[in-house]
Parts: sequence; C-alpha cells; structure tokens
Amino acid sequence: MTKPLTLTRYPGNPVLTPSLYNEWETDNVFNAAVIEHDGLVYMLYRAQGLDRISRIGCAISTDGYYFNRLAEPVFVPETPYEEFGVEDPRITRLDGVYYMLYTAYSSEGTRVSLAHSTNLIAWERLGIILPDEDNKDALLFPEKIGGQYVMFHRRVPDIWLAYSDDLVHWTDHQIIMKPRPGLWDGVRIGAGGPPFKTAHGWLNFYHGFAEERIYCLGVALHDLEDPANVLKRQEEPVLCPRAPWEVYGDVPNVVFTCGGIETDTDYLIYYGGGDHVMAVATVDKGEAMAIASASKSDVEAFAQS
Ligand code: BMA
Repeated sequence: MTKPLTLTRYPGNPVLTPSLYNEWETDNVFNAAVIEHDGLVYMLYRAQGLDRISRIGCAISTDGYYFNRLAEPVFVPETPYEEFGVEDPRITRLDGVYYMLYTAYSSEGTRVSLAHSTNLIAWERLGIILPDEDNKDALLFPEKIGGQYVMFHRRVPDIWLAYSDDLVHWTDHQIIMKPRPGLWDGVRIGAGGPPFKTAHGWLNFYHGFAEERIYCLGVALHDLEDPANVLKRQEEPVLCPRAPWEVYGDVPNVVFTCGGIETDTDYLIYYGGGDHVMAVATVDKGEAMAIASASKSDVEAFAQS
C-alpha cells in the first residue's frame, strides 16, 4: 500500500512574520504568490496592518527560505472595488509578462481582478475580469491550452474552469471539482497556486474545509490537454493545521496556499498559516506522482485527532 502524499514543513518556519516597523503589515502577512524572477524568489504577500486593509507586499530571497522584505507595499487598493483591500494574489508568467489575479474586496463583495507587470514591483491594472459575481481563488495556467488562456476560479463551493482569448473575457465556465461530503474537503474547496506541469498532468495543490472549518491542503492531477478532466484526486489532505502558527493565528486552523515553485527535485508549496504568517512545505517530485495509489489511513488519523 503506498503512503499518501504529504507535505513536509521546513524546520525554519515561519519564513515571514508581521513587521512592527511597517504600519501596513503589523498584523498579518499571509497567502502569498511565490514565483521566480531573474534567479531570485519573489514572494508577493497579503499584508494587514492596524487599519485591517489588505495590501500586497514583496519579499525577495536567493534560496526560497530566507526573505528580505521591501519597506513599502507594491500594490495597494485604488479602485472602489478595492475599498477593503487587495487579497490573495496568484501570479503566472505568460510570454515574459507577470499576470496577477487577486481578490478585490469592497462593500460590493469579492471580485476577481487582473493586473500585470514585467518586474513584479510596478503593476498596472487590467480590471475586474469576472464582473457582477462574488468570486475568488482565481489563477491562470502557465501556458495556453488549445490556443486559449485557462483559469481556475471559485463559485462557492466548487472549483471552476474557464477559457479566454484575451485574458479579459472568459467563457466556457464549468465546474471541475466539488467538495466531497464526509471528507476533509466536504464543504468548500478552492484552487491554490498556478498548477505545476508534469509528464502525467497538471498538479494542483488546492484548499478545502469540512464542517469544522479546518482549512487543509489537498492535491489533484488534471489532464494536460483538457484540465477540466480530473485524472486523480487524493482522498487524504497533504497538509493540515498542526504547527502552533497554523492552529492559533488571526484565524485559527488555516493552511492556505496561493503558489509555489519547483526545484530539480522538489515542489516548494508556500502557504499562509492561521491568516497570520507565511510558511513553506516541500514534497519530492517523484513521490508527488504516487498520488494515484493513496490510502485512507491519514484521513482516519486526522478525523480522530
Ligand atoms: C478564505 C480567504 C482566505 C483566507 C481563508 C481563511 O475565504 O479569505 O484569504 O485565508 O478564508 O480565513
């Protein structure tokens, strides 16, 4: 029996914590997009300060573990739809341009919005791309499929997929993954960071929770040519709140990912712990391909804990 896939926490976690030196990030730094640029690892994180408005800060690393932060946020609310903040960025590089999908939050609700940049610091808005609906957890695939851009998004409680010719107008919306009643992701699910391309399919680390509202991460594999086709979906979570900064945070019992990077040997999955700090956990690439034959044991252990 193959052991289910699990993520291994970096022993030096958390890798980014709030800073009392910067008013805009005194309270929480979490749910970051992480992407490589010019040989460095960029973390664009959601930050909250005394005013509880979410802004996007930037921290840069040479090794993916030790980060230096910029003193000012790189993306701050500007439009009426961003009145309460810009949240949970997911960044994808397409044809040399970085595209950031983020949640614009206001009294109107949450809207999926798009901005672009060539250096991850200076951003230009392209606007709301899914108008007139509460939506979030959206990300772009790192390449076109069948000549079209592909996006995951979330209409509660499911993960949806859509296609576009221009990144602004989206069509062919379809549900591709639903919560699984009785399991850890039984109530609501949402996509994580842009999926990793593998020889066997798109590897998708997503989040979900059940009645107890414990946010865990799980993994699914999608067909390379038709990502609406879910080839595999492990029954057990790959990471659940266990460490103190995951169990006790601004929001308790949350691990939530908006992105990761890959090395020659591993996937590094970055995640917000307790909506309060940033952490990273890894998984061996070879082992990641074993999600085909996972067992139920970890889910049972988790349910009993
Ligand atoms: C979701 C999002 C995330 C957050 C999570 C847990 O709805 O708002 O930003 O991490 O809830 O609080």
